[in-house]
Amino acid sequence: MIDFAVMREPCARYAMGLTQAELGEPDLELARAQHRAYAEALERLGIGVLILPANDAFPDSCFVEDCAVIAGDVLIWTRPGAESRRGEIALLRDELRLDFASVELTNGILDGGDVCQIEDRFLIGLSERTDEEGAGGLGAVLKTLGYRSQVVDIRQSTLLHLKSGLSYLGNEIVLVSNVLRGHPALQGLRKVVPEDGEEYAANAVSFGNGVVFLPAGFPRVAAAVRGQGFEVIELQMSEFQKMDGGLTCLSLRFGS
Ligand code: CIR
Repeated sequence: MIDFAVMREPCARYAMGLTQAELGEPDLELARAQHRAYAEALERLGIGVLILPANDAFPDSCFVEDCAVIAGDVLIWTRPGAESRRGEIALLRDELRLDFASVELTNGILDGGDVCQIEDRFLIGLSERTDEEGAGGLGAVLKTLGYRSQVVDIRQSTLLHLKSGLSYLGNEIVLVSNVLRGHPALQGLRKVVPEDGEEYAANAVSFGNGVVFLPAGFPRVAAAVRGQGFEVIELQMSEFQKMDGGLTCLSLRFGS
């Protein structure tokens, strides 16, 4: 169960962030409204939310998930793959005074968006933002914490991060894009596969209590996830999709 989340407001330079989406310029006011609606949806679930102030030095800094991996009661600081995002770690570390043990990765690059936990196992995507060294370093830390890990190479796909195409919903069910559905690391799991045109909805947040956040506007995925017994809450994400961001990247989620 998730009981606490950290978010950061989109900054005035949000539109200067990295993107390959080709969906046009984001509307900052609408992005802020969508961000607030996300935070309110968390609060309605009884989750405590800390919203950090916008920081104009880092246009992508509202995508806090890329800065850390949470494994049980340990936080692992990442090494973001994009040069322009490296400073987000020090910023967040200075602002967060959480009562949490933390570990730092020391080699390679790794974005939190490339890390997907499935029960006591972590899948680590090799991508444009995460290399073998970063993945190996995280795998070693996770091992000391008692978790298994497995690498999933997504470099031949168009996915930015592993979690752009994979979400663990719970009960051994994954939401997975067509391009990853056959990966051996997912063997034995039940799969919900978005149809063509709904791939963006493969990035979802599951809270471990049967509730799942999905982006609004992907009705077939929403119906399929509801069909697996989950309660679905749909959130408007258009202004984050324009910047290659999904639901998971907007929060760092803590819980047991
Ligand atoms: C970036 O390219 O870094 C941001 N514009 C989007 C990051 C999205 N993060 C994520 O999916 N975990």
